[in-house]
Amino acid sequence: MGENKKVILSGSTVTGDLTLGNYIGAINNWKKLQEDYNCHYFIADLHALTVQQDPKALRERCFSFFAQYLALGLDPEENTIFVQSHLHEHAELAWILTCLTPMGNLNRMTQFKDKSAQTKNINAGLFTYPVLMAADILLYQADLVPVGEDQRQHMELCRDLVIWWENRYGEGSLKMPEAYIGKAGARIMSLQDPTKKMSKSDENEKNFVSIIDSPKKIQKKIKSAQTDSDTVVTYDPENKAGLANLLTIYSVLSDKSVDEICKDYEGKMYGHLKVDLADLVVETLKPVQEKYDDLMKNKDHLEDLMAKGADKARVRAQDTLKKVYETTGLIFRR
Ligand code: ATP
Ligand code: LTN
Repeated sequence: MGENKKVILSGSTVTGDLTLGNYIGAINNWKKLQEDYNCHYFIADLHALTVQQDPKALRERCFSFFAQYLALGLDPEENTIFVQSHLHEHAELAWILTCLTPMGNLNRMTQFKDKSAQTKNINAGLFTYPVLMAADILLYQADLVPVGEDQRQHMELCRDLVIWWENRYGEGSLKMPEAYIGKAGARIMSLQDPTKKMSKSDENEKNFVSIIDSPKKIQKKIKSAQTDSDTVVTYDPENKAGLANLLTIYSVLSDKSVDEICKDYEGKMYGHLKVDLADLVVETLKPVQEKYDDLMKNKDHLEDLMAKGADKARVRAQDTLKKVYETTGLIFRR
């Protein structure tokens, strides 16, 4: 199945709940790719351990995240959808690649610098995080990796790793992947601070709409989104960033152009637009939330789907790991 198609792989770290930003900027695009590519999407639970997690909450969140992927329309038959830790091959390849990675290159990673500046107890996992990410990608011989701009440097490290690998062992066992960075147009910004992106791990929950927020919460968050003191609805991302963000969300969800929407609101106030946008978001997410609630009622079924996804993923993962073991001189288990 899908053997001749190019391989796409992407994952999200299990932090927070998926947001409207993830939906518009990532999952919606992933859905479009599922027909033309052999797509692999996974839940990066091992990456989540780089920050301290409450075990019970992490477990629940893994189920919830998996259900959110499916509820948003990723088809587990068409795609390979799995949980990172269900394939020990990720950790194995990560170790082998760690032994090939110069400390200096990891020291230059801006995400590590940012995160370690904010955290008191820095663990080695946070430092080697990009190597595990490279293992995720190289294990599946991925051609394209859809990621956000913030992951560009990690993608470069992954590509460097292929070069270091080839310098030491020669060509043939690992494929050079490419980042697939979506158009900037669909970047959704924080509701209270439209200069930064909407992010699921934001401490202030007023900054994002989670795809499983209740209708009441969605309405409240959108109504209190930061705008400016002007009253005319126009699209001006520089001077009216908050309003521009709301217009972008409106446009993507309604399939109307921003110009059309501005015309519709001639002579009306920002408040009208906010009320209508809140209704639109609630309506868009309604079927998603119904599906999500259904899925979460049956964890057994979710575990079955996780197992099926892992079985599918394992075929490619084992094939690569076998080549890697043979190349490095390790004996691949029978
Ligand atoms: P975190 O806060 O944990 O860093 P995040 O919400 O920024 O999470 P990621 O897990 O880093 O999300 O990214 C998952 C996918 O969603 C990526 O492809 C990323 O580009 C996309 N994405 C994340 N936030 C937005 C956003 N605000 N607008 C558009 N796309 C986004
Ligand atoms: N670091 C990524 C999540 C991630 C990922 C990957 C993305 C982990 N492994 C492999 C693409 C490919 C993030 O924070 N968005």
